[in-house]
Amino acid sequence: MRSLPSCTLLLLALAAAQAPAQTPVAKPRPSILVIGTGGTIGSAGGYWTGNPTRVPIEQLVRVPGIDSVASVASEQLWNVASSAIGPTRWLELSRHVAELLRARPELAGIVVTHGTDTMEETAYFLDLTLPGDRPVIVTGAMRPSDMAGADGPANLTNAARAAVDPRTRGRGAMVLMDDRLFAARDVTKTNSTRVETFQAPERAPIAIIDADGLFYRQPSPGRSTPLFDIAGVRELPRVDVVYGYAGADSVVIDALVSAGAKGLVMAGVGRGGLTPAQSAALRRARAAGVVVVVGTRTGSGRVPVIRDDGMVGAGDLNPQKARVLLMLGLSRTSDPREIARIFQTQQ
Ligand code: DAS
Repeated sequence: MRSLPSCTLLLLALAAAQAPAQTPVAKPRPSILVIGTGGTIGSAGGYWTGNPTRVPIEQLVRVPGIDSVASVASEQLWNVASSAIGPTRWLELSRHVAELLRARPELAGIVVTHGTDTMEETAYFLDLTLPGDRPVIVTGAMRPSDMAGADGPANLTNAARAAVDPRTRGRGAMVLMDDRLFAARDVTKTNSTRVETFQAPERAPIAIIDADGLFYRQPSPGRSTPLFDIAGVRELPRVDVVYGYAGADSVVIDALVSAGAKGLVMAGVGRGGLTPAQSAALRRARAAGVVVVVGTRTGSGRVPVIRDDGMVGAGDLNPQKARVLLMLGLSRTSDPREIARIFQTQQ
């Protein structure tokens, strides 16, 4: 290469010395929205008496350090215990989140705070009905906000970290609790009081969350469309869960069919076992057009989806998750073979 004359080098050096110093351009922080719906995370005082003070989401998101993760905005949708959240509110929440994601492309993701008792059901409903490309992360707390060792602030910060991480895209709705990020489909509450209550029996969490980063355990499926379109769904069909136990008779099943249940999920014993009286009542229910899904009350393990008795096995969906899927399935078809195909897609 030909060398430049020394006077040219001198001029270049002078020009460089006189150029204004480059100020580093601050990278804008990703934006997230935290939607508050209530639960223990949003409560203080009166915890053990069941009469807590409700803390507004605007106050809960003021966690030291969370601003370095994301620009956090919040809105209070409801402030209720999760036992007060059911199918009508699932539809409302899903539509609200879908509209926010559509109207606000600048949002990296959405965090929903929720009571832990029915969190898994709401999260699974969101998972089945939202596009899934941008993360929707449901979180909560086992300890109220004013208790020593409250887990809400850490869960919120970790949910924000997960919501802004590009590796969390394409995975639908998730649950973040106690330093672990779970697929909504897999996770269940396993203990009534402990902070490590959320587990995914026989499945790995999507990621574990440590101080030095998020460590992913599963590849992203790269989802970008909802599995169920709820645009035309005004109300979800009635589906009930029936518990199996030694000597159970037919009274509950017959009563639910009379009450208008369109579907029943059996929390059967063992691998979906049914007492003779329950079997007979379910035959009557099927003859009346009720779709029956059989799962297990054991807390983990599979009941094969395809059966030859006209019923559908839940696979490894627990009874409360199978109920969510059956409600959505019945909003599309009441053919048990079609419902079985839908259940197979979730295994
Ligand atoms: N208060 C209960 C609920 O709303 C429990 C909790 O959030 O942990 O589900």
